[in-house]
Amino acid sequence: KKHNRSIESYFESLGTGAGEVGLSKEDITKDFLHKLFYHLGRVPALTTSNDIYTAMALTIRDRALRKFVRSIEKFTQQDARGIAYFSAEYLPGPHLGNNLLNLEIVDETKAALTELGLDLDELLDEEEEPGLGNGGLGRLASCFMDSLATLGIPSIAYGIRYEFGIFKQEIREGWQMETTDKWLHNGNPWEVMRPEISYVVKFGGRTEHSTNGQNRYQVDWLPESEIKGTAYDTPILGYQSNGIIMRLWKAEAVESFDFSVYNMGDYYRAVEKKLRSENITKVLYPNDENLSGKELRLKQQYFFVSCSLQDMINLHTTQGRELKNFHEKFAIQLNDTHPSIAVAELMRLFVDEHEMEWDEAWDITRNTFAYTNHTLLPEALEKWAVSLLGRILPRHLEIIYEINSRFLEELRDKGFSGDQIARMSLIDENGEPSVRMAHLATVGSFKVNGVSELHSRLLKSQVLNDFAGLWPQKFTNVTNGVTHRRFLAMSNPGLANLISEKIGEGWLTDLTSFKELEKLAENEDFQKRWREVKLQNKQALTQFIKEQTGVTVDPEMLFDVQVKRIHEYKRQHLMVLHIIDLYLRIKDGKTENIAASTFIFAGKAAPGYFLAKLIIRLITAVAELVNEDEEVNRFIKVVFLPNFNVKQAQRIYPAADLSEQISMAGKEASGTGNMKFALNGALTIGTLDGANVEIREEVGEENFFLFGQTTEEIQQTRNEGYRPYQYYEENPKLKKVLDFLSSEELTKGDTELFKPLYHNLLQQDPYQLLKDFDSYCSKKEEVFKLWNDKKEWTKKSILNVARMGKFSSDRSIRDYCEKIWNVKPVKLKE
Ligand code: B1H
Repeated sequence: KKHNRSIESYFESLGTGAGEVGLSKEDITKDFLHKLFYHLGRVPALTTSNDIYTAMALTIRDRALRKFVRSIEKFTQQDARGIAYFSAEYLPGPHLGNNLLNLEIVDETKAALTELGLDLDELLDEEEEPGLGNGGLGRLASCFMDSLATLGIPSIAYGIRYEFGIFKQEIREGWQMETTDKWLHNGNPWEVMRPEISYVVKFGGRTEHSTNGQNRYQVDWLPESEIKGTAYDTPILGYQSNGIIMRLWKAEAVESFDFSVYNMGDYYRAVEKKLRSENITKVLYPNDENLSGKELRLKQQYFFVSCSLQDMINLHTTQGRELKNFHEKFAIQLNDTHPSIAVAELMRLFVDEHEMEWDEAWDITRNTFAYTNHTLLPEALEKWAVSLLGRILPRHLEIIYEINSRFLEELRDKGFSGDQIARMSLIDENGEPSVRMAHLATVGSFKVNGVSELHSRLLKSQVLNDFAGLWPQKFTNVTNGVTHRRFLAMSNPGLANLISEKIGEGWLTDLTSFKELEKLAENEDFQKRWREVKLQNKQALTQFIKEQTGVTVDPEMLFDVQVKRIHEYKRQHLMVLHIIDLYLRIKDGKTENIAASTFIFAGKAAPGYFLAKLIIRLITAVAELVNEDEEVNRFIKVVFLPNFNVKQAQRIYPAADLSEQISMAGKEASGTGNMKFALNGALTIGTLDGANVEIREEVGEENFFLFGQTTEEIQQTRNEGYRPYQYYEENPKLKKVLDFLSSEELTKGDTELFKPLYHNLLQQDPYQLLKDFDSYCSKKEEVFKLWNDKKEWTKKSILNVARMGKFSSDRSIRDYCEKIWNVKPVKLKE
C-alpha cells in the first residue's frame, strides 16, 4: 500500500522543522489543551485528574513517536544489523517522567502546567506502571531498552502484553494478600495498537509427513486451534536522541471467527472459543525463580515468540532481502530460556514454511540467537515435559528431537562418554522425559552469557560445564547494569543537581565521569550538601511511609533497607534475626553500640511460596512488636512497605543509607538493586555474591561491608555435612534469637506461627543463615560504629557513587555490542 503524496511531503517537511511537534512551553500547552478537548472530549468542569494525566501523556507520546520515526529512517539508511530482544517480562516503570527527562523538557512541561494551575508531581503520581515482570530480570530488560535507545542501536523489544501484570500486594493482618493488577483500567495512552500488524499462531493437532512434487520431504502441521497475535507498540526513548519500540503481542481469536455463520449452539461455542483465545495473554505468572510447568505458560512463550519471528521474517523479506542473510541483519537476544522455543520455531519457519534445507536453516539459526542465562537455581531451570510439549507443539517436538539426534551424533563422533552424552542431551530421561530448555538455547546460540563475573564462572563450572568444555569460545560474561538516567537523574534530582553543579552534565551519557567526584570526597562543604540531599530524600520517604503504613519514622535514623523479591536464598530472614537480636539487647538494657536505625523491607512473595509469605508475616510481626514498644522504638523501627514496584523503588533508593545484599554466595546471579542503591549513595553490607563482588572491587574494599562465606566455603560446609542445629546449640545468642520465634511476645500467643521457619532453619537451613549469622552481626557492629562518624560515612558514600561508572546499563549494552552482537552504535544527531 502506498500512501498519497501529501502525506509524504508532510513527513519530508518534518525534517525541515515545519509542522514539528515543538518542545517549547507554548507548544506543550497548546497540544495538551488540544488533547484534552479533542482527544478526550472533556469539558473543564468534568475533567478528572486521570484526564489531565492522559492528555499530557498523549502530548508527550506524540513527541516520543516522532523520535522513533526519525530513528527508524536513520537505521534504515545505515542498513545495520538490528537487535531483537526477546523477553517474557518487562518492567518499564512510569513513562511520563522518564520521557520528559529524555526529551529534556521537564522544566518546559512544569511551567506549562503551572500556568494552567496544575502540578507536574501530581500528574506523575497519577501514572499506573506496566507491571509486566516479576523482578530483576524484567527490570533489566527495560534498563537495556533505555540504553539501546540512548546508544543508537537499531533494536526492537518483543514481549507479551499481559492484561494483568504482577499482582498488587496488600498487607492484611500482617499477611500478604494478592489482588489483580488492573494497569489498563484507565486506558494506556503510551501504546499504539497496530491492527494491521498481526500473525496467526497454531497450537496442538498433528503433523503429516510427505514427499512433494519436487521430491522434497515436506512436513505439514495440522493444528487443532489457531490464535491471532496483534502488535501494541510503545515508544521507548533514549536520552537526547533515538527512540525504539517495545512491541507487545496481545492474543485474540482469528479472523475466520465470524459470528454470523453460526446457529445458536455454535454461536455460544464460538464465543467461548474467542474468550479462550484471549486467555493466552491475560496474566503474568508471578512465580519468579520457581517454575509452574503450566500449559498456559508454554502457550504464552510460544505465542509471543512465533509472532515476533514471523514479524521479523516479514520485515526482512518485505525489504527485498533473502532469508539466507537473516542472521546478518538480525541478532536475537534470548532473555533467559523463557523465549527459547524460538530456536525450534525459527527452524520450523525456515524448513517447513520457507522450504529451506535443514543444514542451511540450522546454520542461520545458530548464527542468529544468543542466550543470556540469569539463574543457576535448579528450581528455576526450565524443563517441559515431552508429553506436554508434544501435545501443544507437535512439530516443535519433532524438530527438537532432530536437533538433538544430530547433536548427540556429533558428541559420539568426538568420543564423548555415554554419561556425558546423557547429561548433555536436550532430553532429560531421568523420571518423566522432559526437554531441557537451557540446553536447547545453548546448542541453538552463537553466544551464551552470564550476568556477572562470578555467575558466568559458575555457569561454566556447574550448570553448563559440559558445554563450556565443548565450546569454550561460546561462553562469555556481560555484567548487568542499570540506567542511571531513571535511577539517579530522574528519581534523585537533589543528588543529580548537586553532582551536575560540580562536574557538569556529561555524566548523563557517560557515568564513568563520576570519577571526578573522588576529589570532593573529603571536602567538608560538599559533604555537608551531600548529607542535606540525603536527609531531604529521607524526609520524603518518611512521609511516604507514614501514608502507606501509618508508621512514623525518624529521618535522622540510619535507613537500613532490603527491597527485592522475597526468597529464602536472598535471606530477608537473616536481617530479621539480627533485628530480633537488637530487640533482645535493648530489652536487656544493653543499648550501647546500637545506632538508631529504621529497617525497611519491601518485596512480593510468589502467591504459592509458603515460606516466603511466612517471612513477610515474620517481618510484620517484628515490626508490630518493635514499633509499639516505647522502650525499643527510640532505638529501632521496622517497616514493611506494601506493593514494591518500580515507582516505589524510585522513592526508596535515594533515601537509603545502607543497602542489604545478603544472599547466600553463589545464588544471586547478579542483583541490580545493589547497583541502584550504591548509585544513590548507600553503603552496602553484602556477601561475595553476584555483582556484589564487582561492586566491591570498584568502590574499594574499605568502602564495603563484607561478611559471610564465599561460594567455595559454602560448598565445603555442605560437603562436610552441615548441621545447623550445632550452631543453635553452641551459640547462646543465636539460640535466644531462634527461640524467640516461638515466644508469646512475638506471636501474641500463636506460638506455632513461625514453627515452619524455625524447623527449616534448625533442620536443613539450605541457605546457611545460621552459619553466616555471627559474621553478619559483627559486620553490623562496624556499620553502627561508622554511622556515628558522619564525615567518614559521607566520604565513603561519595566514593561509592564516584566509582559506580561500570554499572551503567550503557556499559552493559556496549559489552553486548562488542562481545556478542558485533554491531556499532548509530547515534542520531539532530
Ligand atoms: C532472575 C529470574 C527468573 N534470574 C524465572 N532468573 C522467572 C526466572 O517467571 N519466571 O519463570 C522469572 C525470573 N530472574 C534474576 O535476573 C536474578 O535472580 C538476578 O540476580 C539478576 O540480577 C536478574 C537480572 O539478570
